[in-house]
Amino acid sequence: MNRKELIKKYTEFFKEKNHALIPNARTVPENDPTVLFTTAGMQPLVPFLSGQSHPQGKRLVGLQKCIRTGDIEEVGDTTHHTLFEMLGNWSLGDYFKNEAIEYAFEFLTVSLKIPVERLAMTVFEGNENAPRDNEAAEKWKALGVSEKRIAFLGKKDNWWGPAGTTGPCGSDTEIFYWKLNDIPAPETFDPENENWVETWNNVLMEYTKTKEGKFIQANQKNIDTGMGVERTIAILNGLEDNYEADMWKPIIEKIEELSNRTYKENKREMRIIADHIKAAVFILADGIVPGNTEQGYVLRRIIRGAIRNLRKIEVPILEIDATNEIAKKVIEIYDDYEHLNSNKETILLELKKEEDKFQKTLDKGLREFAKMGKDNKIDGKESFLLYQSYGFPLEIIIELAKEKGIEFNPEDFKKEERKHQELSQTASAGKFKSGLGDNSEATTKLHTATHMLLAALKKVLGDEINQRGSNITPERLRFDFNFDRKMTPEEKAEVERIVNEEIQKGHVITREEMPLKEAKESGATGIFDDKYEGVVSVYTIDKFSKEICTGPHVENTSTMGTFKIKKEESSSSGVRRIKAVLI
Ligand code: ALA
Repeated sequence: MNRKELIKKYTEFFKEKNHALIPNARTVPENDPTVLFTTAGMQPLVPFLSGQSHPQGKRLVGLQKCIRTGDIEEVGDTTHHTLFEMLGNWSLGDYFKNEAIEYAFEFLTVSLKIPVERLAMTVFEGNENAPRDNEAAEKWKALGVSEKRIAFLGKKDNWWGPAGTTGPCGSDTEIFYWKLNDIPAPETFDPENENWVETWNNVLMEYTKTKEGKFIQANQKNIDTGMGVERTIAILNGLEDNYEADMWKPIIEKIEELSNRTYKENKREMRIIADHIKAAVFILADGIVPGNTEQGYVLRRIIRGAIRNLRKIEVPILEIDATNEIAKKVIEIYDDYEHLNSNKETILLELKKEEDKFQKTLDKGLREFAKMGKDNKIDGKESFLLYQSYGFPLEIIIELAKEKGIEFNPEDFKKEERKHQELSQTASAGKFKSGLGDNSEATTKLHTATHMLLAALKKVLGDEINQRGSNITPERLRFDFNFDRKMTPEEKAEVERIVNEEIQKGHVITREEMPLKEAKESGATGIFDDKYEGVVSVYTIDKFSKEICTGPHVENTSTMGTFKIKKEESSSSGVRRIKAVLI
């Protein structure tokens, strides 16, 4: 079975069980200030897991591309990826534990025909916040799982969420698969044995973590599940290495061809190259460009990581357009993501630009590194200079030091970086951890202000203005849009004036649900990448603004206060950034 077949099978299975297919969200979450990337399928669903009614109902199914920056350092082994796909089914206050377990078991053992002998489960052993989950264990047993294959584990393993500091969370029950083909699965499940690979997580969302750090029973009990596509495909095809599966192999073969070397002898390097370029293609397709902060920095770091490894296996990068050749392969494999192909030119161009930039300083930087490392150690100042002047991401410095046996403590780099915080907000911002946006009154107001800002920009600068990114904290909104010059003071004043005029009109904001096609035809704006036949929410502010969005928004604009632009600056080439507040 290949990737596309699995996605189809999973979504069809749950559609038959009355689940509605939801869209695959962008890699960069909208209106969520606490995370850089979408880390799980549940993330775009947070308002609905917290009680807001979802336009498509209480049973949902979907595929989500996810990025977990915390996993980047693990890349190089057989199962970790910077960008991976997760299939999930959700119950928003509908079915709970019993059905979730039954569905997962039926899908794996009946639809996918995985023998139960190769499966094992973990369930929550209980702590001061929540009891031991004997119920889940009993349910697994009733379905035919041997008691010896069920392990009770603590919070570290069997608790999921909240993704940020507050919000929906709960214990979970996870499904593991014995990956070795030659050695039969042991009768007793040992979760420490790495040959058991986690493939599916069923989160039993019964709790809400409050600001005070308390776990209280949630008003709505949800199910949130996630099945890793890459891992499941590996399992189904008897592969002990994910990179031999259909969504990786052609990329690896391309790298073999470009380097004239074999995967067998260069596994780690080739995995990192394939992984990093794939993730870079998806991030670039969502409008992010390499930079020194936030998502742009992660992107820079992975592109440079890929280039470093291409050099290690002696690929003549510039002569043969290596990163572009590999990126083209990625776009070809994922042809079901139409936005990759429609953004192909930009993706290839940005990769090339970053490649050129890095190549220009790389040799000098490597020479500098060798000089610095003569005394067999590199201190904070030196490492920060490598970052600042030669564009070496921290990970590359760590890797080089390891490679050459030079003493280096990343903490020294971080200390130095904190001193230069204005230059790099990324590593210290704690944003690599996953998290959720709050739905406080202040962020809700700013969210509505974001819609109004876009509408005003379209009026003042032209209808071709579109959103390229958005980030809201309780203090301010930040909005990126396509525009290729500085706005004049008059234009800024005019945008402010229009937004404030509309705020003062006291518009009631209406929400309607309709199919995406209809929403688009009605003139609603919104970033929607995928072919999507489901229903979306459209928020309308009188004749002024109409956007596809999950909300939440204020009920009446009169509550918002006064809109003020604090800053208008360049975000990246062709993209401007506005920071604004409501006072
Ligand atoms: N949200 C859960 C996870 O990511 C399903 O594992």
